[in-house]
Amino acid sequence: MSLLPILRFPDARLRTVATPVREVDESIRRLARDMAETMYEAPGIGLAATQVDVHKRVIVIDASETRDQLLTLINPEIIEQDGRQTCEEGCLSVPGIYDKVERAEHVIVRYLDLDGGEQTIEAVGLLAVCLQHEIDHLQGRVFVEHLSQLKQLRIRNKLAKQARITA
Ligand code: K2U
Ligand code: ZN
Repeated sequence: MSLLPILRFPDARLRTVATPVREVDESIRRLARDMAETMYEAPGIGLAATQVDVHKRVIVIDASETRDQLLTLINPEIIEQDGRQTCEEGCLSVPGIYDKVERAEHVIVRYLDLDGGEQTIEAVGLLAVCLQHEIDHLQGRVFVEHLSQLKQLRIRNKLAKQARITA
């Protein structure tokens, strides 16, 4: 397995809309393994293939306290959503930035598993937030885009300053 480099906002590649997986083969299973290793090492509770510059519709999530309940979703689609919740979010592609984002409280997501079988998952709370956050990534959306234009400008300036300091 391999650790994969994570793209940092505002890298334009994070705005790429990912392509559906046509066949769940060994290459997809290896990608999912590498993404999971990268997520656990970061550490994070989710990771989208977009973030590691692979533009295929694959996400991994482990929102469990025990960090041993890995979910791998291929071609995930939100088929039902309702309610509203506001949650403090962060992102492995936007290090050091946290802010409140409003999202659906309850979602039902249809996806393919690692054997290519069609599954659905129903979620509320943090898992629902994470599913929406990761599926946003596959659409080329980063969570800061849900914030005001002023906040986005301040975040861009802060990250640009950090990049100059660490360059
Ligand atoms: O996509 C990512 O960058 C992974 C995020 C997923 C996530 C963000 C906000 C809320 C839920 C999930 C990272 O795991 S960011 C680290 C984190 C962990 C727990 C709660 C909030 C942020
Ligand atoms: Zn993210």
